[in-house]
Amino acid sequence: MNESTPARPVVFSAAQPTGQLTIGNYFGALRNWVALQEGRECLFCVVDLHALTVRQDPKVFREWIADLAALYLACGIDPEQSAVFIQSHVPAHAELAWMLSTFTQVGELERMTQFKDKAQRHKTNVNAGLFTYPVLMAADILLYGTHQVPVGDDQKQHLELTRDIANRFNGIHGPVLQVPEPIIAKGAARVRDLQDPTKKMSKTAASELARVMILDDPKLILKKFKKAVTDSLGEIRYDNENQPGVANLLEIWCAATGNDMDAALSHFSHNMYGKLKVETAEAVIALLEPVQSRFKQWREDEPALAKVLAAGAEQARGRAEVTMGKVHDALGLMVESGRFE
Ligand code: LTN
Repeated sequence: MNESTPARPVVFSAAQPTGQLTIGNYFGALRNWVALQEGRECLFCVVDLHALTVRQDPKVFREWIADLAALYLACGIDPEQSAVFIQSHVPAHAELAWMLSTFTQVGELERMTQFKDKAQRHKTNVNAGLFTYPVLMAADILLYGTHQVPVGDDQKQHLELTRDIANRFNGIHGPVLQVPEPIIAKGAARVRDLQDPTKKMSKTAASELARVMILDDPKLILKKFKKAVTDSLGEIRYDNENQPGVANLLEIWCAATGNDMDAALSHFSHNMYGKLKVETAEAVIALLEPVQSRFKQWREDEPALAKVLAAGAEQARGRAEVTMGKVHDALGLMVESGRFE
């Protein structure tokens, strides 16, 4: 926090509706968002427009969007406290992104590591949207006068660019845009791939066994943990370098039970890997059980979900209008009533 952070800071975060989320997303993002609601004005967005940078099947995509919104709620985002909404329901995201693109240099976008990565992976569809993705992200954040953005490591560069764009705009047009700060969650576990524990757990990993989804059924969760790759040293120690698989399981157990690493090591010392795997699976299953049942409830009650999203979008549009008014004014765009200022 810096001096410009008010008593009730505005927080914005988002995820793309591009498939099911993993327990890595849960421990690294969603669970921390829930805790942020206290004392802050939070907006949690399903960024469907961002997801269009990769080709989506419309039928499946529609389900994923609703799933992700329901999952936010299931994880404990309280729609009475926070705005939960879909990005495309607030057209100002795209409008502001256009304007901000004129404050963004091509060279800056070329340096984004996520762009370079994705352009590699989707060689046949390196579209302009993929390139300007970080500008839309900047618009998401700057539209709401956001003070704080919880982001993972992979999004730090995008947030840095958002700050540069805001500062550049303000440097030319005066203090219009709030310059956001990152929130690095304390104690957010970095969950790694169960099959290759040197890599971050990803929802797009090749092997299904590599990732545990928030909505996986308990039997499948147990199976995935039982098949987790460890090592042949046969001793439970916390040694990321030489025993990354064991270290990952220990970290997940800690994240799921709320214990620290010392407690984990004394709990599991003199045990075999089998017990570590099963107990980690059990802890994860127990933690996810209420999330899964709330997800089912929200997903089965479409009118209730639609109502929450409509209220969230309305709230978001109201806030966005304030920023857009200032931006239009700063840029010298003519107001509809024809008044020149
Ligand atoms: N790029 C992010 C999703 C995202 C986001 C945002 C996160 C889009 N807009 C604004 C924080 C703030 C991702 O892929 N995780």
